[in-house]
Amino acid sequence: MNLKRYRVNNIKEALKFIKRDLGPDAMIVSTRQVKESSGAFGMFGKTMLEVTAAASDKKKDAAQANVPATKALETYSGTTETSETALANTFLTPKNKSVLSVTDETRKMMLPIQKELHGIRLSLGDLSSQSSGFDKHVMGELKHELGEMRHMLHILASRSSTLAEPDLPENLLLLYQQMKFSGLEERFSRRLVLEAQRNMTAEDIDSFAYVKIFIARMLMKIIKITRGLEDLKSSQKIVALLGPTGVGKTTTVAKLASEQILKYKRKVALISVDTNHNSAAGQIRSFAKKIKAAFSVVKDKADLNRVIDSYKDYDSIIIDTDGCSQRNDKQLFEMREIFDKRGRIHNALVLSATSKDNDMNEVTRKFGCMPIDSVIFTKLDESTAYGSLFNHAIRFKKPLSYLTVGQKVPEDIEVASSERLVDLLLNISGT
Ligand SMILES: Nc1nc2c(ncn2[C@@H]2O[C@H](COP(=O)(O)OP(=O)(O)OP(=O)(O)O)[C@@H](O)[C@H]2O)c(=O)[nH]1
Ligand SMILES: [Mg+2]
Repeated sequence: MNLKRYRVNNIKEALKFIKRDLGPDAMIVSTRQVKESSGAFGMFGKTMLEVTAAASDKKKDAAQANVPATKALETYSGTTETSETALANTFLTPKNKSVLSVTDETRKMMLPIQKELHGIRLSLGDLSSQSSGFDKHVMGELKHELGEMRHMLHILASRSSTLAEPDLPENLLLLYQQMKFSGLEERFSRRLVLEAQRNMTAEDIDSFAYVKIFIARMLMKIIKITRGLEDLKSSQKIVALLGPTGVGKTTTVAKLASEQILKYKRKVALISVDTNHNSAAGQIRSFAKKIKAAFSVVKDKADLNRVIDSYKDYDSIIIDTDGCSQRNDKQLFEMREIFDKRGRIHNALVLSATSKDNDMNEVTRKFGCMPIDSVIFTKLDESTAYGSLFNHAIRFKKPLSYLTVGQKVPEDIEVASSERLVDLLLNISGT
């Protein structure tokens, strides 16, 4: 990948150089204002724009973003009803969920498939009304298949949409590129900058900082946050961590348990749900022993209820589960039997920030067979494209509870905050 940095007077100048050196497909990775060092302590130095651009479409390589631990955005996170709130709300309305920017060419290609699907649906309807004995299970399976096909078509359509860059003032175009580069879906990035353009004065748009803050505030309103265990209303805090294999569930259980004991001085019990029957609870068992927490392994719902009842003197109960592939319907079914009802347990879906957008979508849809109260994103330290966290939050509207940023127990965990997430995407603190 080819990375180049330029110091220029304005963005137009930078774009000229970037096009010349890196070609028309180059992307702007970051921009910041710098002072040329001249005069005493650089005091009289001219303010220049430093632009870094990359000529590669391999986002993974290019976005070597670090994880800034700052909360610089807090100063901007007012809670009053602002125009950003209204904009964020329009952004979240269901009608926008299905907005697809599909080219005419793609639409033409999709038409016969859509017709075919429509035909199948009609035939299914006929079949079920004609035959009262038609197996409900088969019917359900077929409907499910249809749903999957429709979803795939949706993905295909969004992938094949080839859109021209929006015609925007420089600062908005820059932000648009930056967000896209960080993995925020094109249509979300586009919508954000267009909303900003509609709602900002031309004078404000001339300031890159203003534009960035305006968009940051919109994004902060869009992202839903819950302060994890601390937001649970019940006197006894019970949380279960669900999710695919290897995302960091057990490590996060250990971090949460440590926090409950060390920071909040609470009495903690740990439970491991072993649906795989592979006795993989060893890791968490020895951890429980180390931190002197009560510990049980359970196999099914009755078992779990009995153990929870026996822990009524404990302040917090944290439940670890076996990793469950979203493709393993049998195991998902067993899991659903246990965590089906909305009740005293807060179900947190654990996702790795390093996963691909489509995989995260599939996992969330499949785990959606259980009530999901919040999402925990792990491995932020290993991720380079934070846009997918936003794509997920916008698509599924699930509140985020925790972020984990490393392997170390107990320290590598944070209660999710919208300031932090927006900072990851826009690098506010680095400018
Ligand atoms: N870099 C990084 N690694 C992490 C983080 N959280 C967990 N890990 C690592 O990810 C690996 C898997 O973690 P586990 O906690 O065993 O994952 P799990 O979801 O319980 O896995 P299964 O129970 O097998 O499904 C381990 O090597 C952890 O140290 C994190 O925030 N950052
Ligand atoms: Mg585990």
